[in-house]
Amino acid sequence: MQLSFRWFGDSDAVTLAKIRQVPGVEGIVTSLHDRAPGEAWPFDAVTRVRDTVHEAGLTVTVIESIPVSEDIKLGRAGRDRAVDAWCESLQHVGEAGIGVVCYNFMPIFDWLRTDLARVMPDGSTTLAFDHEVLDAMDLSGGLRTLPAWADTYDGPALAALLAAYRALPDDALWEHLAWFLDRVVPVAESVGVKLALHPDDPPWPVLGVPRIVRDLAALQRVTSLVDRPANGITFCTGSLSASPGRDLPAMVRALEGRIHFAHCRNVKVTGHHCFVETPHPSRFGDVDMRAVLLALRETGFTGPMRPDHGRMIWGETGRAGYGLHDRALGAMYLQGLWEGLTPPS
Ligand code: DNO
Repeated sequence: MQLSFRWFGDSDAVTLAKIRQVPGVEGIVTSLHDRAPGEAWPFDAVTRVRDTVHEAGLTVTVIESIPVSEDIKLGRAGRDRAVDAWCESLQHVGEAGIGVVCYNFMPIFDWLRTDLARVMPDGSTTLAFDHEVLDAMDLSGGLRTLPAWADTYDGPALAALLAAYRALPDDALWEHLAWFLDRVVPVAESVGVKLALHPDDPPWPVLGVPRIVRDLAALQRVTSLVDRPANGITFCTGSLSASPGRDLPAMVRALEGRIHFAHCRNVKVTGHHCFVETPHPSRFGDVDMRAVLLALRETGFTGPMRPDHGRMIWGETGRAGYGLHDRALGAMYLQGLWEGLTPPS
């Protein structure tokens, strides 16, 4: 397991120098955050990021993400140009020696929360989701009120996209995913990159917009669409546990060999389509982290793992979910668990 930490580039207040001081963290998960979605990444721009990270004594283990354009997800005319650009970026990532690319196929929004600073009993703040709050939001002015990490749209652009997706059946979205995978998996293979599709977060349709990568059956459908080892997934414990009753360790075992990246965080379901993100250890939420890590170990997982989001603690301010302190605690917890699960040599 390669313990890794997300870094949002030069403007990130959580600098590489700080990350370097978290014991055991050697990998960096990042992207070319200054590039517009849909733009092909030049090779030298990829190597610049890789080298910056290297100079800080760390290694880029994952690109998260290369954004997938709405033209591809909607199957529109522009998709050929968009997939060519995606493949060019992918190729340059591979040629730069970076082995994993995480991406998602969520329409319009990436991960969604309705509260970025829910105050917890211990005084920390955390991310939370409540579908009633989302459904009651006025989005006529666009996405300003929502934490959206891909594009931000103004009111008319958002309304047009919502209408297009609301008319799109799940099967059509699956076809568009298959079309995409048919084109990108061979390129990934040719440059030695493993693709890791992130499940939808939260894993249910939002605002009438379909979301298809929601459960084990969907993840298996993804890997069988193009049944090659390079076509894998990101195992995100938090996303997959937001629907109650999931057997995560069984999911890990069923996906053996196709999990190329692990996102580890904990959530507590607080109602129908409602949850809060909790500290990483098992006892605070619904994820049995020890059992998940045991399943990963027993299925031979050797890839990158990152403590996913963290709460804001000790007065830290900054990018919601991505402060330093609680993610660092998460990194220590995960590596402690991993060490405890490792048989003595
Ligand atoms: C949230 C992340 C997601 C993830 C993308 C992957 O914190 O897990 O934004 O990066 O969905 O494409």
